Amino acid sequence: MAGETAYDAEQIQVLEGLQAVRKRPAMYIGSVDGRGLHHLVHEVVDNSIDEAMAGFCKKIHVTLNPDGSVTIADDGRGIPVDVHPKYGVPAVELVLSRMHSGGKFERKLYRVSGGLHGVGLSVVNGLSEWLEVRVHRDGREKRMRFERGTKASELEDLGPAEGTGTIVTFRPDAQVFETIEFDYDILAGRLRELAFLNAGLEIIIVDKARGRGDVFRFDGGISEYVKWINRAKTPLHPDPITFSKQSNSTLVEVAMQYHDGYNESIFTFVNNIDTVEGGTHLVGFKAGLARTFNNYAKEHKYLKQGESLEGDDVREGLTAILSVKIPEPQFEGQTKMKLGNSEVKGIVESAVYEKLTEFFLETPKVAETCIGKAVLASQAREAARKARELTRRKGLLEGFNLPGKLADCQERDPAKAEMFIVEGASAGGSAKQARRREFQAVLPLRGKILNVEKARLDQMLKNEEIRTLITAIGGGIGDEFNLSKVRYHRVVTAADADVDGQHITTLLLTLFFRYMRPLIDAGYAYIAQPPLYKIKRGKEIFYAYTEKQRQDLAAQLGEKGVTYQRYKGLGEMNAEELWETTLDPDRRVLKQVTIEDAAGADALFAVLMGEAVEPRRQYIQEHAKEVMNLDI
Ligand code: 0RA
Repeated sequence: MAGETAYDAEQIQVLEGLQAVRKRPAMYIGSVDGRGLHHLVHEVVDNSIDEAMAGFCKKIHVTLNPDGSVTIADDGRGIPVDVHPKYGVPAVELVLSRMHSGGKFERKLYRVSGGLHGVGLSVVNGLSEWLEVRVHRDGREKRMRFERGTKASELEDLGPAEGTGTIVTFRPDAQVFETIEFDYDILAGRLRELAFLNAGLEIIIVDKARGRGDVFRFDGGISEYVKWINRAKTPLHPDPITFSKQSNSTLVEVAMQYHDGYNESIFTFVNNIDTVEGGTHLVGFKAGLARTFNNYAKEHKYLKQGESLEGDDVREGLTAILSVKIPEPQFEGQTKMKLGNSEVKGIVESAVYEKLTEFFLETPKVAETCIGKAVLASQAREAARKARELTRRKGLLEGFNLPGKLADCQERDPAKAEMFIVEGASAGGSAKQARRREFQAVLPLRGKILNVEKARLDQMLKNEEIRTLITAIGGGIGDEFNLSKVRYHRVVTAADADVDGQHITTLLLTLFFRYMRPLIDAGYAYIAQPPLYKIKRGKEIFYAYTEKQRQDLAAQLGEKGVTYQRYKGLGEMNAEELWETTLDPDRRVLKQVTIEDAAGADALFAVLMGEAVEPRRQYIQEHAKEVMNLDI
């Protein structure tokens, strides 16, 4: 009797737990848009990755099923199915219906958990129309099913089975999510990343409805990852430098390679989680790198007495992956993607110093290449500083002399002011007519801006379009960028909805990403989303911003007397249309640029504009339809 009471109480608690998840899904998975939807898959996959990190799982198979459900199968140990002594239900039922199955299930040293992940399988269950789990364990196959988080069948035995593993299939709940359609590229992107981070692990993704699939397996791990990131660049040494060090329960792994470009790309991970905001591990890495370079450079007479290399110098043209595994990561920051554990800084710094010094001593040729690059960078920095001083003296970056092309607004409070960067002279003209000059500025851009991938700061500043942009925005550039001087809190890129337009947007995002990052972090960068179609029925006018909207409208309006006009560019709209669709704050659609968008643009940019021909050819082939008109 006492046991039964405990069980009932437990059941009530469970139901209340999952009820809370369904009531406030965003609290658990961040949002109910596409991003939140994909978190469901990531959450299950992370559990399989935990098995891989613990050494039990070699293969993960993700399948997008034609009915909209997704299956994640792994060959790990399988979720335990034995009846829990205290609660009297199978462990697998607890894992899927209790918010935090804690304590008893602390199963390994490192766990993927943090950021928005790590919320638990029960959250996935609670937000699914239905979920089925199959477990292979102890020679048997067992199955259990849930509907909207509620048990729909008891754990049943399906008979003998070989091996071990877990197969989770779920269909996201359309009552919860704005969309329940998975984006293959988003899933494949994260799965590729996980395969790089876990050398030898095989991850397969298959989209059954569309007949697509990929197999990711990288026996070279993060070293292959660095090569892949640098595939469009010209590396200065053939193989990435790799090293790792285990101290107590902390594992530090590094792969790094210099290329002939100027930008640093350091990607950091903690227990397979992308720490976008960096943290103590990154601080330690940078410190270790600078110490190693300066020591080696001084001892081998690359530097004169009193000279030293700065952090920026030793990271110019560096692509690196820093992956650490620690038992209890503390995540901080706005997005919970910054590592806070203070002890990690010293551990990483001394690991880098020790192992990289060792590598340099054993491989002096590569050492010379790397140090030589840093010494050059230090000289270029000095030159750039002089160039900057020159431009500053001319008042170019300070916004005294606003560019003539800018049609500024009257508003002086940046929080209320907007600037539209418009592609092409004709669209620029319409935009100037259409805007509300009280708070909207317009800056027409002529054609494409400079290819910043190949240019250094001092060269960039010689470019007219770039200077115009910098002056109009007002915050300066690079390390000295000053957010409080930015003249508009909405800097909106408004390019055509065609390939050239996409290209310009990519260029601008790249400029922002590399030289005005605080602008993105502050949420001041936007992309206008002009409509794709104008639809007329008699005197009525409708605009469709997506293909789906057009289809919905077509269905709604019927066929009689309805005409469609597909917009190829902003220049095709007259001032009134431009106002109604793209400028009017009440009706327009603006997309706020995220750091991921910008980083993605940056990577795409490197492929499209970088020097290496093969990856570019490959990219163009893969995306032939999209880039047909792109003159690169
Ligand atoms: C709890 C305990 C153990 C494994 C798991 C959960 C587990 C969960 C998932 C979810 C997807 N795949 C999974 N694989 C394993 C440890 C089991 C043991 O000690 O044998």
